[in-house]
Amino acid sequence: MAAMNDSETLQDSLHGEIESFFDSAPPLKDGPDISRKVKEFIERTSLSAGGKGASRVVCITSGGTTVPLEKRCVRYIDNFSSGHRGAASTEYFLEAGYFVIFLYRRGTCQPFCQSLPEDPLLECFEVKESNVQACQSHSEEIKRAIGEHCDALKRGLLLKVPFTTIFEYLQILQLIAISMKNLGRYAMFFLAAAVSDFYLPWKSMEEHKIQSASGPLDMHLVQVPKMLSVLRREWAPMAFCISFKLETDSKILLEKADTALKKYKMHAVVANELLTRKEVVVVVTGSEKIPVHRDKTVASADVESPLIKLLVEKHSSQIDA
Ligand code: PAZ
Repeated sequence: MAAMNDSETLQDSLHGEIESFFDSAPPLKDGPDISRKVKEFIERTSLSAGGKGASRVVCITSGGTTVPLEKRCVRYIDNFSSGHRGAASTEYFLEAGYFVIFLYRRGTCQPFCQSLPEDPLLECFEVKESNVQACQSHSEEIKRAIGEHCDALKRGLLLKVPFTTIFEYLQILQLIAISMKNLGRYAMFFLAAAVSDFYLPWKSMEEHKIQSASGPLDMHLVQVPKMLSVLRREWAPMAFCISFKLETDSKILLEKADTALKKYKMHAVVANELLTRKEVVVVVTGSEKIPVHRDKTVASADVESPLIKLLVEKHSSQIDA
């Protein structure tokens, strides 16, 4: 029997870690329902192409995953992600003619709601003679948000799938990616979610709320297996894959993005810094590092508009290659 080389040994151990992650994860509560909705959505995208090639479908991940510390979860580890990037990008991909699967963290920013205040329910409506009505100052924004959202759903262009924990996120991402495999190059992944790097395996988790009387908390978190490489190799090998790299130290950002690009064989990695992420990002590919800036002369302009324009062009070149 031929001896395994280093890269085969690495792949083998990654496979083991991934298998054990999925085997030990609590099963999705609504797995069959999500699976059916995703399949029906993708079938509809093929029908809408009407025999003229294929439609483009992008899976956008958005918001942060949580790491539960107890099975009957009272406490969890979370991160900063607001979901703004994913929500705004969803609008631009729809505008560019893509079908969008929006895999988002429950409670984070939603597409078409960017111009609404933080607490729209309380700030956009007022009670007049015991009737709830939209405030004059916000009525146009509300009409636009509701209209565009309903339109995207009614026309079957947008499918929204929520997650909370790292277990839900990775199981749903796998399910979506495998369902998108047959779309080949017309599929795209835009992985903007802030995914936990460490987690507490289900089997080593307390069932009940951890008691503070037991003294200082000593917990062993293990590394979340890097699913990007299986996504590229097995789940959807022909898809155009964009991942994100966030750092707080600008000195290491581009190098880390470059490493991720090569290690996971991404088509591009979007590098961003925590404090400037709404102003500028750098799209790192095998041959270029392209800075993309928000148009500062327009108050409402965001960095996602030029970013999606650039990525759609890159996807088109990949499809035509
Ligand atoms: O969700 P948000 O708009 O507040 O922030 C977006 C972001 C910084 C989470 C995203 O651009 C990103 O970099 N995601 C990947 C983070 C990571 O390195 O895991």
